[in-house]
Order: sequence, then structure tokens, then C-alpha cells
Amino acid sequence: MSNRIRNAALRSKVMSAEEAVQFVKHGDKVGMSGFTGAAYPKAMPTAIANHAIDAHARGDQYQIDLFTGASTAPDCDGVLAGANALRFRAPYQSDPVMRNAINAGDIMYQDVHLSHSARQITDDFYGRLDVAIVEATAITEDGHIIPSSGVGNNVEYLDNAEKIIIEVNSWQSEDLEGMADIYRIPPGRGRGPIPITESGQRIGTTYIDIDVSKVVAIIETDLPDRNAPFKPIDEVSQAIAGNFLDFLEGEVRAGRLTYDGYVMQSGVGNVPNAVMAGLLDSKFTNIQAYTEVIQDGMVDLIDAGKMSVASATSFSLSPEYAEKMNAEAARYREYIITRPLQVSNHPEVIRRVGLIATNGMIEADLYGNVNSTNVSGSRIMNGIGGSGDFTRNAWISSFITPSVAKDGAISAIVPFASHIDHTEHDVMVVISEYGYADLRGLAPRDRSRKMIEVAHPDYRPLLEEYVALAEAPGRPLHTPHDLEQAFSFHQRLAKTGTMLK
Ligand code: 0RQ
Repeated sequence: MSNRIRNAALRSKVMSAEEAVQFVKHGDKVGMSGFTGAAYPKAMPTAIANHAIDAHARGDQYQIDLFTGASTAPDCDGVLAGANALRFRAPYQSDPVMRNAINAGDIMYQDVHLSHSARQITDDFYGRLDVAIVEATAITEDGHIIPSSGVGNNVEYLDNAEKIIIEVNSWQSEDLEGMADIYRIPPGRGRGPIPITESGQRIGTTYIDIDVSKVVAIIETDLPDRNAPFKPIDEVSQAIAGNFLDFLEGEVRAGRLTYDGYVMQSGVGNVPNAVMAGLLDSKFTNIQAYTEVIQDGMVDLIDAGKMSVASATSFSLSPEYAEKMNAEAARYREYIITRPLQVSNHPEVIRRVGLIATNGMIEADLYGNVNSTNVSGSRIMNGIGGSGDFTRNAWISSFITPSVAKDGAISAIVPFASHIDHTEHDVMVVISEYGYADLRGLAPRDRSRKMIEVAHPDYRPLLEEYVALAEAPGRPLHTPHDLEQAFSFHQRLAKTGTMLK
């Protein structure tokens, strides 16, 4: 480990997570590394969870407020939620135990646009941060942090916390050094532009410089990132991928896109990963990603010589691909740049690079309002993540979805979305296994016709019935709705277990 902790003063701070937990007090606001199952601390979460369990057994209070980059893993979010160790959580999660605790009302969750999250910490919207707990692959002679498999909000948490705990993880490849591009956006108003015009530009340092005097503990770990493998690509995802490619081909035919140099953002989830597999066999080359996470599909595109550069804030790889990345990090760092979340998701840069955003969704309504977060309007799934950052600021914004969920009991196209994350003003294209609804340039009444075309055939008559009701004579016709029936699909689901009649 001594070659990983190269700063002598910091080497003297090495201790166990059980000892370091003394620095994390009841009521503390804790900023942790961690982004979509990568780069989260592997030892401190369990130590904090056990500390909470012991305190609760003694009848003492012990809960913290937890901020991360995004979702973590069962051995971070899962153990903390399971131990009732959290009062508050932001800005994104996807762990089943955490999700249940939030939906049960046991943990307060604020679902924030990821590009906003670090700035809200630095500007004290949540109050002062007490502790930063950050995973590193190494610490340099100068006490600089070499990020592991993601950067997320680490810079801002390290800059703003009173105390710093670093976990140096020897499972992470040392060859990750050189992948990160650390750039601090100056505080306050009136700052100049972020100097990125193309996905592949490097504008910062490969390390995070920190105030070494704030470091209270260093912990040595050797545990892997824990990410669930993607679901195997089925017929439906394959059809969605095919329709997405048809849409891209249409853009080429219209002269708006060329086969060379398409800039992609791809959301998290099984369906976006399937779309990338579809791109492997396409005519597109020199594909560039200006996105939030590096997924298996991008690694395949790099290996196939189809993707020339991928800029993101973190990995979101299956266990198999995470091992491959670790073994070949020196090669992949020629193609991959990991940036602070504020930079990877910054509206300014997203607009400038002119990308096509492609994200998953829970449901969309007839006019193109999209719900990415709350099932039946009230049960959180994961969170908005970066989907809002990319959707609103993309050159073209698209959503991809199977037309039904839960074996056909739920339609992805509904009369009125039960929660709206992305409004009709931001959503341009909705793609299912039945085709793509290109909503660009269409008024609401024309949009509803297009949306019905991508709905499942079983639901089309019900949606047409609703449109006829909503457009009945005497109703306002700009965005036609029958407010008594607008949630009839969701009400039927609650009463009967299916949206079908
Ligand atoms: O649950 O596996 O238990 O059946 O949601 O659904 O179809 O596998 O799709 O993995 O692409 O996820 C919106 C959750 C879609 C994701 C969401 C159930 C469905 C299944 C997953 P089961 P699929 P995906 C940042 C990008 C927000 C954050 C974001 C997401 C599970 O895309 O979290 O976009 N997005 N970040 O059965 C009830 C419905 C449902 C439903 C699906 N209508 N009602 N359950 N499900 N629709 C930007 C980046 O750059 C990364």
C-alpha cells in the first residue's frame, strides 16, 4: 500500500474504519464519493451502519445526512438504510433497501438535478458539510488525491467539508491515474465559460489537490465496485435499438447529422445499454460521448473502433466489464475522461457540444411530458439524475422505453403523466419497440396522434377513447384534457392491478 499512499504525513493517519467512525457524529452532513455503483467508499459505510446499530441498541440517537455523486451500492446505500443510519439523502439513489425506506417515509430524500447538486453544497444551501469520505486509487507525494472509478462531487465535498477521510482502494487500478480531468468552476456570478468545445478536451489536472491538514483518517481497502449486471438484451430492447437507429438514419437523410462524429449522451439502465449494442452494427463511426457514465456498451464501441472518445463523470460497468477496465485502464484512459459532475453535466457545455440525449423513462403522456422518477405519481424509483441536465440542453432530446411494464399491466404512454420531470417543451422524440414519435414542431393535438402510434396496440384504443373525450366539442383545444379521466389509467391500475379495462 505504501506505493499508493505516497505522502509520508498522510501515511501516519492510516487506521481502521472502526476507529475512523469516531469522526462521524450524530447529525453530521457527510459528502461521500460514489456514482452509479462505482468509486463509493467500501469500509466506512458499514462502520457507520454498525455504529448506528450499536447507538440505537443503547437508546442513543445516531443518524447522518448523506450526499453523494449519485447511486452507490448495497454495501453503501443498502447497509446505511438498513441500519436506519440516515435522516436525509440527496441527490440520487437506486438501492432497493434505500428506495423502500424513502417510500416508507423513514428517510427524507431530495431528488436534485445532478448538475445542481455540488453547487448547492458549496453555496451552503444545506448548511455546512461536516465530513467528506472519498475513495482514491492513490495519494501522491504532495497529498493529491487520484480519483478511482469516478469523480462525481468529490472536489466540492473535499473543498467544503471540515474533516476528510480517504479510503485508498487497492482493487482499483493504479493505471486510472491520468483518466480524471479535474477543473474547478469558479464560485460566484459573472464567471467565464468552461473551456470545453469538444467531448475529448482536457482542461484540468489529473488529481484533486486538497487541504491536507483537514485529513483525519486514511483507510486501506481492497474491495470491488459492486454493480448489478445489465439484463440480457431481449427482443423488445432490440426493437427499440432498431427504432433508435432508424431515427438517427432519418437525421442523416435530412442532412442534420453525418455518419461521422455523432455526439451521444446515454442514460442509465438496461434499454440505453441495448441501444449502444445496436450502434455496434451501424454505419456510425467516430462516435463521441459527452455523457454522465461509462457503460458496457461504450467499452464495446471503443473496442470496435467505433467510439473515439468518451467523457463522463464515472463508470457504471457490470462486474465483468469493471474487471476488464481494471486490467486495461492504461489503454482505456486514451479514450476516456472522467470529469467532476458539475462539468460532465453542465448545461453550458452540453449545449455547446451539440449532443443527442437518450434516456430511459417510466411514462410519458400524450403531449410528451415525461415521468422518470415516481411510479403512479408517488413512489420514487431512482431519481432524476442527470436526465434533466441533458434533456433540456441537448441538441436533440430523446426517450426510449418499452411500451408496457409489468407484463403489460402498465402502459408507458398514458393520458396525463402522474409526475412530470421533463416537460413537453423539452422532450423531442419518444421511442418504443413500435417506432418513434418525432414531436418536434408539433402542437399538442398533433403530438397525441404520434404518441399513440408508439403505444402498445392493447392500449391504443383506450388512448384514442381518451383523446376523443378530451377533444369533445366545447373543451379548450390547445392541450385537450378531460380532468376527470386524466388519471383513469392510474386509478384503474390501483383498483384492479392493470391499466387495461
Ligand atoms: O422494474 O425490473 O422490477 O420489472 O422500472 O425498467 O424497462 O428495465 O428500464 O432500466 O431503462 O430504467 C426510468 C427507471 C428506466 C431509468 C428508469 C420498472 C420496470 C423495471 C426498470 P423490474 P426498464 P431502465 C442520467 C440518466 C432516471 C435517471 C436517468 C431511470 C424498472 O431510466 O432511473 O435518466 N431514469 N438518469 O418494470 C412501474 C412504470 C414503469 C415501471 C418501468 N410505468 N410503472 N414500473 N418500470 N416503467 C444521465 C446519464 O448520462 C447517465
